Amino acid sequence: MRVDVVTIFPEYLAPLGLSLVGRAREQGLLDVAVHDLRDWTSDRHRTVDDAPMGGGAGMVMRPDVWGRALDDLLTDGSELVMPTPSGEVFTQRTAERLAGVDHLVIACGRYEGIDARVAEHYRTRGVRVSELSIGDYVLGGGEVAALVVVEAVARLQPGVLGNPESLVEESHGSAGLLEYPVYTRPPSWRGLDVPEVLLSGHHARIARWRRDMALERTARRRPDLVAGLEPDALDAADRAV
Ligand code: 6GU
Repeated sequence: MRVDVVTIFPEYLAPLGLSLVGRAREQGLLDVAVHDLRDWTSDRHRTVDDAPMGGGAGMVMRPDVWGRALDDLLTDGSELVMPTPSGEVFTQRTAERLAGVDHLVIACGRYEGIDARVAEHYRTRGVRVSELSIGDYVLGGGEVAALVVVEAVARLQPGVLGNPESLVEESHGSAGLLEYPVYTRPPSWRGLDVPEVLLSGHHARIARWRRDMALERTARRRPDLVAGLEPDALDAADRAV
């Protein structure tokens, strides 16, 4: 998969050279390029923004500059990702879908956002455009959201995770539940003991305990996720929890 990120702060994306994403790039499992939007400006001051039409606070990013950048980067089959707090919420489902796209172009807005005609123009031209929010709070721009999207998508690329089993039982996975609590050595730490069942070697009992803990934790922390479960997602033992 290829990802092009466009921003006025390319240095903000430096973490894409580290850890899981950095390793995936080195191994050729992911191709990431970060571009400076100002490379597509044409004036001496390299202006990317202007006052909002209709008045109001802040500045809006100009469609002409974005249009030149995106015309250069989009090709047949690219998906345009536009991080914005007014977008649809980015979930593991979105990450799974984007992981199957060959080419993502991520357009990071700053200020009050990007002129709305940019998304409209590319949709009209047949480009898939996803305006995505990473949660219900406001950031200074789309760069952190771009980091979130690239990392969530990168770890789903074949070969990126050392142990693909890590994808099987994780929070927000197919079960629709949060993950159960995890423990390692030592068995006793500061007076706190690892739950005995995990030392029992009884695989069926361990699996049942983990399922119960995942359900209890999800019900307490994320009742919205329990409400959204498919009717047959719960077995008879689950209902007793
Ligand atoms: Cl994608 N952008 C900005 N600026 N703020 C956000 C966001 C995105 N998602 C949540 N808050």
